[in-house]
Amino acid sequence: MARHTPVMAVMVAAARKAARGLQRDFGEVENLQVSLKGPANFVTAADKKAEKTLFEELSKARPGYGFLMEEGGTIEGSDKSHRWLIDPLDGTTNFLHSIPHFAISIGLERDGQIVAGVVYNPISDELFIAEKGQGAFLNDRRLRVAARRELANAVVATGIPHIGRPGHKRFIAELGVVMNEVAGVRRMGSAALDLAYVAAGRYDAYWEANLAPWDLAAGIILVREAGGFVSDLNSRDDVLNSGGVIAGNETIHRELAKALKRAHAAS
Ligand code: 2AM
Ligand code: CA
Repeated sequence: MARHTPVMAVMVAAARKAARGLQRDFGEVENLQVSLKGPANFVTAADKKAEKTLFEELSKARPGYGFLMEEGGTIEGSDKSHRWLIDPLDGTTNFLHSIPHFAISIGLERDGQIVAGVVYNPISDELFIAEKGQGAFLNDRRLRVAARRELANAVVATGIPHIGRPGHKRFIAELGVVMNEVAGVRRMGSAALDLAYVAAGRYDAYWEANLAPWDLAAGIILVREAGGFVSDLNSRDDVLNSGGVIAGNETIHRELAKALKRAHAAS
């Protein structure tokens, strides 16, 4: 059983409370598919409502902590050493299309370092949590990254840049190399869950570019506490700032990083 600090209980309670709204709203989305504009507005409202719940719950429990949130942006706190990094609904496109693969993501930063993370899928009721030095857990089961050592046997997740966002050519070059060297590529549309799945050993590795800190913060500590490696696309530690990420066990991380480097050199 996991040993957790009190702040983890706060994070889990906030995630579960916000999840109740998302569960209700997800049930409604299907009914709205008939009107074209309806669902998008509805999802934005669900997203904002979940973020408000998280903000209220976390502010109540830890007054003074700062926030960086997908919808609300930066809110400075009086406590300069603590900050929440929050994505109330990671996988928005899935939510909009009634695909039950999305998550609430909460990361806690202390003096510039991520010390705790929660990724919660309210539909599958899978709660992924990690605290620095305490390991990573899925619903109280200890997590460990996959042990595979050959890229040729690895199932690797990624994200495709959205329309209007940079990096399309570069992504195609990356995929062109990686698809020839791995057992399978997956693209499910939630960066937070992609990282959680690496922590759980479901995916052997994951890479993506141009993400935001709230997509990544909680997932990074999940992978590291599950014994995995996380870096930016240049194999350095600058994940949150660069928005690029490679995650996996030590060997697969290194091999995937090499493959991506070859793709970048050739493109
Ligand atoms: P979202 O669902 O919260 O938008 C899909 O590849 C991943 O990219 C998801 O985690 C998605 O988060 C994220 N994403 C989508 N648009 C993005 C953007 N403009 N900037 C950063 N991340 C984005
Ligand atoms: Ca997101």
